[in-house]
Amino acid sequence: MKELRYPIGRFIIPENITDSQRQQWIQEIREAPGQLRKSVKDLTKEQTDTPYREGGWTIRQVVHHISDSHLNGYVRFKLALTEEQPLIRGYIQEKWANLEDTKKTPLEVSISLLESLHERWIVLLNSLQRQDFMKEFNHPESGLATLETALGLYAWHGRHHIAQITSLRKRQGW
Ligand code: NI
Repeated sequence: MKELRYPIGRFIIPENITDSQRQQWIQEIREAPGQLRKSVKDLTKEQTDTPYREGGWTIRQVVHHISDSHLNGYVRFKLALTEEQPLIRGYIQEKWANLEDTKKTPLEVSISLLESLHERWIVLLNSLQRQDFMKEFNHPESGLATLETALGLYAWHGRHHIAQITSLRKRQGW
């Protein structure tokens, strides 16, 4: 069950985050929208409405969740870069995933949204100096997080959810 939920494992913060590690994460963020598009290619509506695991989100919910999450992520980066340890806010992702837009929006809309968002995010990320990645935001539940940790987390997050979709397809032979 754990493998189904975490097909690439959980995110582990490396002890020492190097420039090349950051570059790799930026590259993963760059590639995520294209990989997401590929992961849902040629799926039927019925397949799209199938949970990726028993009791889990449907592929549709997973796709829309990635853009919900990364919209928040982008805003968190902008806040941390322009304010001193800004208090951000969480959101109830389970409830977001059950709002009507998640049910009714074509997947392609969220994939294009993610593509545009990541394009802009990459421009921002490439403009940052090493010390900028040390800036922090303050999450009400998990506390202070540096931007370099957040970068790694969002790089992992895209790969994590895409792998939920591709591993379902593999198991189902789709
Ligand atoms: Ni997620």
